[in-house]
Amino acid sequence: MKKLLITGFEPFGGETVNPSWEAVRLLPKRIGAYEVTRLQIPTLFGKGAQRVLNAAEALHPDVILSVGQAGGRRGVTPEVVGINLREARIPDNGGFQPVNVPIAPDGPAAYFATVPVRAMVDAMTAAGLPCALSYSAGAFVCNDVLYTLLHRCHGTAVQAGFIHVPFLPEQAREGVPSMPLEDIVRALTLCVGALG
Ligand code: PCA
Repeated sequence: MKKLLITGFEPFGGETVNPSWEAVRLLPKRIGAYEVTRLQIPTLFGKGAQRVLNAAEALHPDVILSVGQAGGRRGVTPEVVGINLREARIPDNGGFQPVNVPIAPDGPAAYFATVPVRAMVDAMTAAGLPCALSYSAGAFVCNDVLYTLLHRCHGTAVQAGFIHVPFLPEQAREGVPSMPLEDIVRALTLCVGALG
């Protein structure tokens, strides 16, 4: 069996739930060829990514997928790229609010995700689930995790990627899009199924 490490975040920004963890924790322990290890990580610059790396050091996964909330998005969005920038509109859960600082001072400006993002979108589209490629994971903690994983996995056989998911219906104020939890779970399951 191949090994997948998949993470979801703690709630942040005044929310009481985070759909990323609510969905990740419901994923089955096996999807296709993958044994699935689920992990909740804190919404903290640096420490969130470090938690994933620590778990990966123990598990030796073939693939690391991180999942996060992108309130306001309509569909499930695999991220194409992570950028070497921390720029926060709100503080993280530790009160840290960096502006215009690099994640890795010696690192490149950006990395492309190494998971098959287009195959993920094709699988979700075929199932009729709202989805799209995203070309920006922002510059908050989700991008921090994506960039750090890609930086650390660069030159290794470990694939890494990030998927943003919409609000749950109970989080979305009127006019704001959301997605039922079971659809997010189905979408993530299809994304894992699209891995090589
Ligand atoms: N979403 C945030 C960080 C944690 C999460 O679930 C983001 O998009 O950066």
